Amino acid sequence: TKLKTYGERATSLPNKTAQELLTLMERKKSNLAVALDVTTKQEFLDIADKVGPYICCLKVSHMQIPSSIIDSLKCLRIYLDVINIWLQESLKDYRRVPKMTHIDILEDFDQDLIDKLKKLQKKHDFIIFEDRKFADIGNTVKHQYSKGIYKIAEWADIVDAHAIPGDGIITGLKEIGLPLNRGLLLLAEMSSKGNLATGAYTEATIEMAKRHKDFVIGFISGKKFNSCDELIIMTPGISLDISNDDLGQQYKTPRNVIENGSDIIIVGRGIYGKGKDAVVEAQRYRNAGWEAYLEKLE
Ligand code: UP6
Repeated sequence: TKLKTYGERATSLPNKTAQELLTLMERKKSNLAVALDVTTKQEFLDIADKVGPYICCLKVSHMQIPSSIIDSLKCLRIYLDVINIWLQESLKDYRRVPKMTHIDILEDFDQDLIDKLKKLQKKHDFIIFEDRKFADIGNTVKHQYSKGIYKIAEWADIVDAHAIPGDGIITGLKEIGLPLNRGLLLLAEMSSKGNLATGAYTEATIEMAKRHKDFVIGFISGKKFNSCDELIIMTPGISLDISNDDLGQQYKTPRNVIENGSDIIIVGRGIYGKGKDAVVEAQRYRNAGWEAYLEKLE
């Protein structure tokens, strides 16, 4: 049977974000997601603006904290250290001195970056994917998704999660995400050397996704799985030039993975890495991804 186009697949999906993503891929003729792993707000916004026209999805990695916030946190830290010393001195017998933990549930995040990101999203028409890789029990991930500094659920169309905690992680995220029409990807495979997401683990992850088709829109994986054709496959570990990095990352080409049924290629350093022109590289990867897709359709 003839393969369906991205646009044809969009209409049959239950999840709004999945429909939107596939429709905009068709409209922008792009199956390229850019992984924006940079550490400053300025760099982040600059690259997002440059590559915006060529991508279907912007992958944000664990949203970087603006340096202004880090400075305030450092001050807060010093302040708390002083209180600690004072407490230790004045309450010598009182051992349970307060310690700073769960820094990521502080409430004083600068909204400016998110506002600018949302403006860029409107300007360039892309989906935002926060690569948070949730991995805790349902009750905890629910809070990590909606609260704390980042309030991820307010601005990320898609997030991802490991299947390791069991169905509860999906149920927890779904309570927050589904009313907002968000979508979830499960990590069924990973690109790094020696990773454990293989065999029975991958199979169990696929079964888990099938039980939550209203919210799980697809997988992070290197290939399509026969039993769930309609789910979207997003693949990291993509390079046209090199086959690995020094820390276990393993690369394949866009053609390799699209031939194996991947729908979206995720490219990070291949686009914004040292000495690269992000616009030139974004066009190059977008063309490579789109050509491989067209060939597969024929
Ligand atoms: N990523 C992987 N492999 C996985 C899952 N996620 O590389 O199995 C993410 C990384 C990074 C991006 O966290 O953000 O995809 C790949 O970046 P790169 O192209 O610079 O290697």
